[in-house]
Amino acid sequence: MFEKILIANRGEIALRVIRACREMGIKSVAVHSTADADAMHVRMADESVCIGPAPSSDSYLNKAAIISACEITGAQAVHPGYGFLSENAAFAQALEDHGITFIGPKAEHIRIMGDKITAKETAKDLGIPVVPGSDGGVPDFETAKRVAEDMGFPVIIKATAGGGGRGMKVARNAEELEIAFRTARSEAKAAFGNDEVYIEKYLQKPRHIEIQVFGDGKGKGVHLGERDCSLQRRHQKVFEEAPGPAITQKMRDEIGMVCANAIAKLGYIGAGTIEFLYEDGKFYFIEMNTRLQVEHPVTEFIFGVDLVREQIRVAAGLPMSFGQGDLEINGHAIEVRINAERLPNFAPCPGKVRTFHAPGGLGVRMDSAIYGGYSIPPYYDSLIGKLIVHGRDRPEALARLKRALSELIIDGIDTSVPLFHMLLAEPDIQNGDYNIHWLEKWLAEQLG
Ligand code: MV4
Repeated sequence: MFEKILIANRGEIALRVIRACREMGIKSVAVHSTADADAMHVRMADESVCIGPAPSSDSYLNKAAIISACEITGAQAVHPGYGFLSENAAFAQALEDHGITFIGPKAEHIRIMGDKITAKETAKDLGIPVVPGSDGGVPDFETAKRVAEDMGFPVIIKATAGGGGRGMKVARNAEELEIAFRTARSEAKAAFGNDEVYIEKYLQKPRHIEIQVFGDGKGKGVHLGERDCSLQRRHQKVFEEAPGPAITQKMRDEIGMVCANAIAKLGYIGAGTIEFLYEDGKFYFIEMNTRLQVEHPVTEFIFGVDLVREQIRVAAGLPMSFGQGDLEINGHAIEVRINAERLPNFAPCPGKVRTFHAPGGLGVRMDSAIYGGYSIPPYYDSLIGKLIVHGRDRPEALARLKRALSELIIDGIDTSVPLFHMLLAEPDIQNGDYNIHWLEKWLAEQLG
């Protein structure tokens, strides 16, 4: 096992990884920008290294500075958290070249899943159901037109270098297609330096259902059920839950086994998420994320496993501490993401936190790196905490969430907390009756 791990991240996820290290008897190294000298992850780690100035491009994304920090401190492995360098194949490769373990999948698997056409092709070859669409890239408008007319409108044009909603255009008929195709290409070129696009049938009212998978890199693969992450605003998740209110045990077993077998066959190592759109009882692969996700705690709550501990174990060459047969769902979990932002436009509002009081009690987990007196710097993501609750069933989890939100105090800055009090009063939320468009539609009605 590693004696020392460097965490190439900040905020709540850095604390999450430090906690797993401490429970495993592993020393932790925090890295930070000059803007984060007072950050909680720096205080909580066993040691820390300043890796550059405030902009993340010069610090948390600075591969050379992070590798130097490993060499200075003697860290044998790096946990990248989410965001930043977590899905950067060149970083995983560079660490390996320096004899440092990247706590995550092989560079090759990161690369495959980072290119959305290759990811979809790989998924299809592994027996995962995909959205009907073009066979790979669509080189010109004539091909786009033929594909769309064969398949039927509406269609969606996506950038192969995109993902997470960036670089997509919907076309409802042949007239719209020409503009959509050309705009998608030029936007993809400008945003990613790669103008390759592909076409899919546009699903009109799906849910976003993602399957948590885990591999040991030696041919073992398991799944840990699904999360319903349909409640999103501008492709940012706001509220996530597990199990999915629309998913039966039979459907879970079926799609779960397909995913677990795919992970085994790939020889995938560590945590991954296979994203699907779910409509009319069918799953359609869209993307795979080769990292630990923000919303992983809902899965941890219902399965009683520590996903970060398992990531560290398999990266060190140890076996996973559970198999598929050990995994059984217990109850229901919900996460809400708390952002430093002001309604109605969700404008980021960094500033000084006067008071912070985290809720507690049975089935409550608050993952946050803020504290009373802390100044939230303006340079990074506006996520300042995650409140996760667990109950014996969905109604209990909802009641517990409402109770925990009423205990939470964050004074001095505006946050997204008021939104959750409003959301919990909605019958559709209470009934689990929502899809990927529900939240934006509701927000438009609420906020005008
Ligand atoms: C789609 C789709 C409908 N049909 N693909 C957006 C994020 C990216 N991961 C995939 N996305 C979508 N792909 C087809 N064929 C609708 C979306 C989509 C969406 C998906 C998940 C959650 C929220 C969303 C909001 C708008 C559009």
